[in-house]
Amino acid sequence: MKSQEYIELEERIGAHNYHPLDVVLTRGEGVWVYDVDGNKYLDCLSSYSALNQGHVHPRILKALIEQASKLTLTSRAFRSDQLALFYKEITELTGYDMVLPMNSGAEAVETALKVARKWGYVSKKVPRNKAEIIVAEGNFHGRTISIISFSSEPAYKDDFGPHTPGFISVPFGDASALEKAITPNTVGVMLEPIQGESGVNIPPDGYLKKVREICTKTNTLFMADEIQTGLGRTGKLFATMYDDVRADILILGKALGGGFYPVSAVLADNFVLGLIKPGDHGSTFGGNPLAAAVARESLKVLIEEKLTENAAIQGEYFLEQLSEINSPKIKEVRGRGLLIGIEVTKEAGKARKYCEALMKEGILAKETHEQIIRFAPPLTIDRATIDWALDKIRKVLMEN
Ligand code: IF1
Repeated sequence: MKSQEYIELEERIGAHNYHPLDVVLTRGEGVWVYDVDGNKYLDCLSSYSALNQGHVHPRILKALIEQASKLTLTSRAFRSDQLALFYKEITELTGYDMVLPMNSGAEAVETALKVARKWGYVSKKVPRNKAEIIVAEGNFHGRTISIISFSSEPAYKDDFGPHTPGFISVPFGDASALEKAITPNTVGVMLEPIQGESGVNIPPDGYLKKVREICTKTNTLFMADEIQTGLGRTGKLFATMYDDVRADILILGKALGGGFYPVSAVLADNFVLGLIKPGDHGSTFGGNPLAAAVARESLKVLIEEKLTENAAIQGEYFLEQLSEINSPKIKEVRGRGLLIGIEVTKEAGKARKYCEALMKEGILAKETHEQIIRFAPPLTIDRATIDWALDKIRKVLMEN
């Protein structure tokens, strides 16, 4: 079948909860993907940073196949060799005492919210059902009803009420506003260290450090959602490292599954996760041996292939070169590592137009909101490929 036939099927039968580019992919390898018509594209989205290791990484594929041929699912009613080893390796890598494995990012965020609330009631002695969690305007933490309850994006929340109470929004990047929002019932502050969805919003230097200090001073848990920014994406293993800050609760997902399998995790020390007792929380697939085996290899690839270092080096170059493009259409170029956004001016039109033009040039990128083109290729990308992409990006931004 040709692309158009696949598109018509998708459009007729599938719910329209996305507005994808009209490209029908059939194969991926490293930073490249191929459509059913034989066209080749550079993937500059990496499935929103779930493909930091690139498409179909051979080592992770091998781990998946080997484990899938042995044991895929036990439920947590029984134990598995893979889970114990995953626990050991991820806690050693991140430096936390404990881990609670889940599947999607939203499930890990929900888990973190539950854990923070329980810590509030049991340890901080916050009156029951009075726990407050502070979030940032412009946040994106997933699509469940509780998570969209504290979204500031009407499209994500307005049709899905009634909303879950107990959340307070403050402007992202404003530490004093955050400090003022803290009450004796505040159990946590949850932030993306860099806001991905709302347009690669990088907070002022020192903001995360101030948040850390405020949380320490007020006995409040600092919860870092590193589902998108973590695992090397921003040029450090975790984006909180830009301010040399350690969260009380670290939330991971996306690239933890190496682009093969949904794997997420909540990491914290004993004083937090040690409060969770049998029956408090769970998931049919959470921590399954296939997920654990894939996550173990995904982390090994990340470290052994020095993908974080490559993201820092290539990202710095990419950002510098993009910043030098002299186009009146560009309002701002910003980013950390290989999480980069080009904001186009309103006069230049919507970012979608440029994504469609980039697709014709062999680059797949995604707009976020109306005016920002996000560039987030796999962290395996090399200098020559970036130079190839830069020629196309310059062309599109100068011509359209
Ligand atoms: C969609 C956005 C990105 C995330 C952070 C938790 C989650 C995500 C920081 C939830 C997921 C994905 C979800 C996907 C598009 C994409 C996205 F545009 F929605 F906001 F990346 F920016 N925390 N982000 O970025 O993880 O449950 O999806 O595994 O929902 O459209 P998930």
